[in-house]
Amino acid sequence: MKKTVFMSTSSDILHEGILNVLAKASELGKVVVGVLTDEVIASYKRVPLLDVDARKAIYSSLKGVSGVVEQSSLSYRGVLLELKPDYVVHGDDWRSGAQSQVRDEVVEVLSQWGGELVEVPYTEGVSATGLERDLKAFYGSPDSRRASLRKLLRLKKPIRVIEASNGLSGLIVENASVTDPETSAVRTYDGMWVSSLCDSTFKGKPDIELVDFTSRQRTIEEIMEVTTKPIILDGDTGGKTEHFIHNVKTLERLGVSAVIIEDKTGLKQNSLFGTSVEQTQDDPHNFAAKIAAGKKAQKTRDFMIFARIESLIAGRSMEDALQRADIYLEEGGADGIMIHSKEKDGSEIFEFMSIFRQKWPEVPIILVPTSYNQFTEEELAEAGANIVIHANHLTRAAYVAMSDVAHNILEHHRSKEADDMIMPIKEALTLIPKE
Ligand code: SPV
Ligand code: MG
Repeated sequence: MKKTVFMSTSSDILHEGILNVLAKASELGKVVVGVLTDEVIASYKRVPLLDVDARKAIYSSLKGVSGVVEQSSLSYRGVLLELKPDYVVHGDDWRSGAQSQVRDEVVEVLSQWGGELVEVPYTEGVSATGLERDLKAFYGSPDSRRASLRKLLRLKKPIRVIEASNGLSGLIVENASVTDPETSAVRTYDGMWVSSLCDSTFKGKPDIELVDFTSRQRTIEEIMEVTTKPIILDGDTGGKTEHFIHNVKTLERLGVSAVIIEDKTGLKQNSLFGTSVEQTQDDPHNFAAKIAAGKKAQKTRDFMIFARIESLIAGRSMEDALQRADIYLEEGGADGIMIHSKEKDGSEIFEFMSIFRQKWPEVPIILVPTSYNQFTEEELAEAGANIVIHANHLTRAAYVAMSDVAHNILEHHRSKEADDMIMPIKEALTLIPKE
């Protein structure tokens, strides 16, 4: 009887590396290809170009492939136990790095029935050729980037977002990755928040809508030049409706995925001041009309406008917040609700979500847990959140680090003592490669 051979792939581009693995696999027997689900790919990489059905269709039509199965985890254990293949074939590049634990598990599982892992030499050059670069260019293109947040909302909960305020912090967010030592799961950020507080702070200005839209646009473009992940813009109050409708179109054209506007009027101040400064909430119907005008103005299906409710910040009731949510969704056609709070215990956020979810089970909820940051992203998602935004943490980190070094040099009349506090100059020179 012909032997059963298993290989797995997350790629939606059929490059020669995969074909080399397939060639080896088909020499050994009847090949079954494991195709990773969209959810798994989104959990550690990004939204795949082609959905799982399209990828299954492509792989199953290849010569030498006798069947495809969906693989709903990075681990092979489940599919292997079901298929009990004689061989698993993989490129030898997974012996080191994040995938080595997945490999160890494959060897262990196969040993249960005397199966064997066959590794083919990694096809040098696949990632170094234009492919990776082309893919990056594609993912960073306005259309792909804009659409990716809506796709992620379908695939992942919560979506993990952090502030980026310039090209450098954008690069940090783009590339930051942590591998769980136990499960080998890779965690990365899903997107970036362009915060009004941080965009203003980096310019030495207060967060009062003083940094104008043209300047905000420059920040977005700077970040976009060097990243590919989706961007959510903190749109403050959205300004005048007559301006907002133009700005929506600009943001869409740039490739921004969503803007969040807050229901305040007059001089906007940062929410975390709470009632210690004067903050006026807009009439809910006026605000809904602003959202509706923005929704009508947008040209693509992908762009989203999220309504941010400031009732709890302004000392208003839970009932007011919930009523406003209904109005912004029903009259405004908002694509989601950001509920904000500056309370430390998070209870009002949990209460809001539990009541809101009874009426609106599917509408995205966005949270900015700056004051209630004892809760993990998973705990917030469990309670109903779809997007969790760490709204200002890189800017706050940068300020502390910069200020410490500035003081250290003053104290010592030289920079030698600061050497351990900073990146070696050699590293700084090559931090941003030429290409
Ligand atoms: C921002 O990051 O600018 C925000 C969130 O609007 S908050 O600072 O919490 O108001
Ligand atoms: Mg803001």
